[in-house]
Amino acid sequence: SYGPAPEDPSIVHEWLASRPDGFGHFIDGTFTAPGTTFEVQNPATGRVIARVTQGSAADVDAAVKAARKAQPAWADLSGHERARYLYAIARHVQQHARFLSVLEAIDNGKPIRETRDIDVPLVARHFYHHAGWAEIAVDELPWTEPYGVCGQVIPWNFPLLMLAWKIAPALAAGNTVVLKPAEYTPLTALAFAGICAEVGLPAGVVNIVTGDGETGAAIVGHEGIDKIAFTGSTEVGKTIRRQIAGTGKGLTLELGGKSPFVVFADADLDAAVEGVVDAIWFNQGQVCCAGARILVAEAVASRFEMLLRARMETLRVGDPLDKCTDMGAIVHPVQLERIRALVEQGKAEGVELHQGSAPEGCFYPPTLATNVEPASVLSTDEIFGPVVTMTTFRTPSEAVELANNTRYGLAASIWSENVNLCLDIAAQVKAGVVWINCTNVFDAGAGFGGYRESGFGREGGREGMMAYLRHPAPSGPAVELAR
Ligand code: TXE
Repeated sequence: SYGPAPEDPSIVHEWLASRPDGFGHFIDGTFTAPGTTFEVQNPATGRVIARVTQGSAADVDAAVKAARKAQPAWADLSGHERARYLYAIARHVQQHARFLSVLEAIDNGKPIRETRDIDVPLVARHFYHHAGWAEIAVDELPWTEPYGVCGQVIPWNFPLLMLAWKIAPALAAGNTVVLKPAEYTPLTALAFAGICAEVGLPAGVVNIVTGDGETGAAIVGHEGIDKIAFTGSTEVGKTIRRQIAGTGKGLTLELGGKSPFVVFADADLDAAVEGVVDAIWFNQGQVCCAGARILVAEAVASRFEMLLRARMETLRVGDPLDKCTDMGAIVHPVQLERIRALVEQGKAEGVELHQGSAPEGCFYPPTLATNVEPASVLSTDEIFGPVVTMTTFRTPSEAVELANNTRYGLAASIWSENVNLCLDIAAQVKAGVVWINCTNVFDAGAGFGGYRESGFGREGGREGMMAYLRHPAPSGPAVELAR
C-alpha cells in the first residue's frame, strides 16, 4: 500500500527510494528481482529518480507464458465477476489518485493540475466504463470471443491513461495482457501493477514488462501473442505492421497526427483562443491529436492572432508540481532537441515565430508560427511539442482542402456559431474524431482513432470493445452459415 494520500511529493520519493536496486517487472502476479537496469529521469530537474529493468526476450517469454496460463480461467469468469475486478481497480486508482498524480508529474514532466484533474480521473473513468462492458458483454456482444493474450506497447505522453485505454477493454473482453510502458515513463505502470496486486487480480492477467523498443519488438514478435495494440510513432507503427504481416495476429495502431483547428469568421474568438490553449499547449503539445495547425478565416485572422498572442504571454511554464503551472517540462532532452531542430528548419524557410517564455532546462516555450507555407516542415511534420502554425483561408471549401492537406487523419476541431456549417465541414474533414467548438475531449464511451498514417482501429466505446474480440467467434453463426 502507498499509505495516506500525499499533499506533497515526499511519499512518492519514499516509494522510489524503497527500491535502491531498481524495479523489476510484474509477471504472474509478483514483482521480479531487478535485472539489468536503466535510469529514469525527472525531466523537469534532470535528476535520476529510479532505475527499471530492461526487459529481455526471456522476460517477455515468462510474461507471455503467465498470461497464457491465466487466460482461460479469466475468460471463463462471468462478465459480472470480471467487472468486479475492474470496478475495484477503478476505486483503487481513485484512492491513490494523489500518489499517482504526483508520480506521473515527476516521471513525465506534465503539470500536476493536468495529472490530478485529467489523466488520473480519466484512468478511473476508463476502468468504470469497461467494468460496465464486462457486465453486459454476453448480451451486447454475442458471437464474439476474446483474442487470448494481448501484447500492448504504449508511449510516454499519457503513460497511465494509455495503459488504461489498453488494459481496461482487453480485460473486460476476457483477454490477458503483457504491456510495455515507454522507457521514459515506466513508473506509473509499475504503481498500477501494485494496484492489480492490491485488488487481488488473478496472477498473470496483467503483466508489465519494462524496457525499450527492443523489448517492444520482442512482445510484438512473440508467437504466444494473439493481438497487438500499439500507440506511438507512425514509423514504429509501420515497422510493427511489417513485422507481424502474415502471422494472423490482430492489430490496432494509434499513431501520429497533425490535426487542423479551423476557426470561421463567426466563431466566438475568445472561446476559440482558449480552445487553442487546450489544443496545443495542453501536455506541452505532446498529444497525438493536438490541434497543431490553426486555419483561420482571413476576415478575423489579425484579431484572432492578437488575442492568441496576448493569451500565450500569460501561460506559465515551469515546475510541474506547482499548481499554478500551465506547461511543464518536455518529456526528455531527445524530444526537446527534436522540437528545436524542426523549429530551426521552419525558421530557415522564413516562418515567423512568436514565443512565450520558458525557464532553462528541458522546457520549451509556447510557440505560434505565422507566415507558414503549406509545404513548410512546420505544416507537414508532427512536431509533438507546443508549436502551432497559423494559416488563413477565404472559403469553407478552402478550409476543408487545407484541413485535409496532410498524411494524417486523427482529429480536427471546428469553431463556428453556425451549427449547420460545422456539421457540413465535419463530414468533409478526414479525421477519426471531429470536435465542434471544443477540443481534446476524451470519453471512454466514444471511439478514438485515425485515418491514413494516423493508424487504424478504435479505442473506447463499442468499437474499442470490438477491437479486443474476435467476431464472429469461430463457433458463431456466420461460420455455421459459411459451412
Ligand atoms: O516514439 P516510439 P518516440 C511520435 C512523436 C514523437 C515521435 C518519437 O512525433 O516525436 O513519435 O517518439 C516502443 N517495436 N509519437 O521515439 O519509438 C517504445 O519503447 C515495438 C506520437 O518515443 O514510437 C515506446 O514504448 N515497440 C505518439 C513506444 O514504442 C517499439 C506518442 C513509443 O515509442 C519499437 C509517442 C519497436 N520496433 C510518440 N520501437 C502518439 N501517437 O501519441 C519503439 N517501441
